[in-house]
Amino acid sequence: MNSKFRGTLLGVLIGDCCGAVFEGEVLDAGQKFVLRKFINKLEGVSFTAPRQKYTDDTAMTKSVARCLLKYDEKSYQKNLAVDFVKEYCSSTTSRGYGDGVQRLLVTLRKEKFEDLLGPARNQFNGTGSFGNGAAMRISPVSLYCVNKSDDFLFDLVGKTSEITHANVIGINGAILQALAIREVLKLESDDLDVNNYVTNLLESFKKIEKGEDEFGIHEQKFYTEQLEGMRKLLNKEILPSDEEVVNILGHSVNALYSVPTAIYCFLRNVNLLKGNREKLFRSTLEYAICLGGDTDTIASMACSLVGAFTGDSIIAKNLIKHCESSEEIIELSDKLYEIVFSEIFKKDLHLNDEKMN
Ligand code: R7I
Ligand code: MG
Ligand code: MG
Repeated sequence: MNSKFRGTLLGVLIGDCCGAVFEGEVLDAGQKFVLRKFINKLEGVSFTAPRQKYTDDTAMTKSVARCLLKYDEKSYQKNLAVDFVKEYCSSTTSRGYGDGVQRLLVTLRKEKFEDLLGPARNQFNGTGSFGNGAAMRISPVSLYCVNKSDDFLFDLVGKTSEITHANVIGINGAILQALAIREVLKLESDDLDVNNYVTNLLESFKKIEKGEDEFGIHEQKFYTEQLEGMRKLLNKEILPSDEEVVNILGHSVNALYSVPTAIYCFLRNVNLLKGNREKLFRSTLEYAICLGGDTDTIASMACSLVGAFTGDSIIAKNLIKHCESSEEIIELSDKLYEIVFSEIFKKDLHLNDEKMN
């Protein structure tokens, strides 16, 4: 489990660092070749360039991990907002934050965090952001909630998301990614029944997107429909082309058109590499970036799923070494593992004590 914790956060970092170079592009055959060479170089021993920089995806993930470690339930949300702003302001390099989120962090700072959730609700003329920024940073919450109830997880995802994303699409994207990671973390073998896994996610989303509001008015089942589309793609006899995948699932900064895409990238490669798990990380990384569009975020979310599934042992050591701050990411994963499992360990001891008495 410690290795799965490391794999999850290293997946976020490496997908982000590698994908950032191609963000916003549509990759033709020539660029796909360049991509392969680029990752080969990062995996090689002779790489001497400065380490590959991470972007907002990792910066915000680090904030979430730090605050889960440091604060209790009551003070977590406010301190997370402060940490987001600190991380944003202290960065000496451009981290590629979304335009809306940048304005919001400036407002929070200017207004001294007095209204913690108001600025997010005011985003985009009052609709709130549907960007994938809440989903891209959610993996530490999955780690923290590995043994907690769904309700506990939903609540913590909400607290972590609503500081910047008030739109239901943005928040539900984070819930989907959080559930998807937690489900693979909990697997005890390296055998993943893809069909079953998608069914479980669909069942959860059918409950979340009930289909009708409290007045009985029909609501669109956004993620449920995307997950159905994903299942069809996974069950196709002929492997779908990149264009077909992008047409059905999308590859944009909209959470609805990127979170299911990231999960698809992971599951497609699980299906393809059944007897060859050592190749799963590299293969998913390359495939997610090949789809183009929001490459740092889709690769980051997809690789986080691989890491949660296999642990960090299948990630090339040099690739880890050549990404900025990988030591810090490993340290955060280990500390999260410690607090999650020391709590359980303490509970077990307590139960045993009770039995003895
Ligand atoms: O969601 P967010 O943090 O962005 C994350 C993305 C990732 O790809 C990162 O790698 C980084 O590149 O940014 O930031 P937001 O600013 O909330 O949303 C991102 C973008 O989505 C915005 O700049 C808008 O272009 C678009 N967007 C919307 N456009 C119209 N109406 C988000 N919500 C809306 C909306 O409601
Ligand atoms: Mg980014
Ligand atoms: Mg991105």
